[in-house]
Amino acid sequence: MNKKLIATLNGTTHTTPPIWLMRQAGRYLPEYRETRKKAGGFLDLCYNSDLATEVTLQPLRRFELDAAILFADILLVPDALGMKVWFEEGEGPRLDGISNGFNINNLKSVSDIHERLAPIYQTVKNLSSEIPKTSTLIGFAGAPWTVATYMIAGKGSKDFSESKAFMFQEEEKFNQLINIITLATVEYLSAQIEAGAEVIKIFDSWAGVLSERKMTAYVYDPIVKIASELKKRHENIPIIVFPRGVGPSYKVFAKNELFSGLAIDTSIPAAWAKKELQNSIAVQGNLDPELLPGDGSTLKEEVENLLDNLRNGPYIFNLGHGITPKARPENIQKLIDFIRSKN
Ligand code: 1CP
Repeated sequence: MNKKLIATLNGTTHTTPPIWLMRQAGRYLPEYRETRKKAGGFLDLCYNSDLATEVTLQPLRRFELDAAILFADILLVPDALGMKVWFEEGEGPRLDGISNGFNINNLKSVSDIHERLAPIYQTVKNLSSEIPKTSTLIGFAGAPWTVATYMIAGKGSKDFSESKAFMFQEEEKFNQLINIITLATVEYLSAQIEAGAEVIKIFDSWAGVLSERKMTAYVYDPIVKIASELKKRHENIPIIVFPRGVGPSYKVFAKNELFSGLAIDTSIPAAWAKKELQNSIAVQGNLDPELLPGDGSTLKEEVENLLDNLRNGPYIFNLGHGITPKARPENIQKLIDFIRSKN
């Protein structure tokens, strides 16, 4: 099979790297906004297999991308564990929240999550027969720490004060929560692999707000636990990890052979990634997504710097974080054309 992304994750170097973009399905696409309206709310869209299949494929119909990422959200795991999740229009996610009085003893048992998540597995199954033959299907989940921050605060956070207070002051309960999310994530990702996901990506978007010691305990260790259990069950599944914002600790992730790909955030210098990471692992990233809303004139120099540094080793072209709703689709086409012209 001729799948560039998988070959790269297995260590192959391509002069023209495989390309996909975080949040490639989403509000910057008019066809996404249409489908989302049809679905009702955002969660209704995630749980509707036909519509979720459709929005996953939308960016691939416009652009020649090497991967499709399952359309879902990291907050489906708390939802499936019985902590209510909803989206306030224009404000983002809301959850019952531990800091609002939700008792973690009221979470469902991990083996019960599949009932709620069954439509997601159906979406994966649909996609595995519908995506273009050269594209790779990526399944994903949030990492325990990032998911916990939403379950604790009941919303997105700027300073993570509720989550850190819970971590420092109620350590036993915090550990219990991390453990529940870890076990649920293993079951969720394993079911995605069984339904046809070819690569798994674990998003730890808020990894960078912890001290190194806490990062090791609550970011690195739980992700390693998830990855080693997945590898036990599915030996050849490539895993990409995104510990956003951990800076020099990216090196620790690069050296762990459980991971095949390391997604770097925008702050990591490409030359540093080449020197310190790429000898051990395929590197993915890290164009600033804020380059995509403008007139596109400064894209080329940034892309060139990435390619000059990283395309002589296993490299996956991507952004350093998700596409924003203001991104212009024509800039994405320009970006892809430019990368492919540099062979
Ligand atoms: O209004 C809408 O249509 C909802 C916007 C939206 C979308 C398109 C949300 C709400 N989630 C998603 C899809 C999504 N989320 C995907 C699949 C689509 C793709 O990548 O093409 C993925 C992988 C995610 C992952 C996700 N959700 C993360 C980790 C990655 C990251 O961007 O850091 C996080 C932190 C979330 C939580 C979440 N869900 C939605 C929003 C707006 C947020 C962020 C809230 C915050 O800023 O705290």
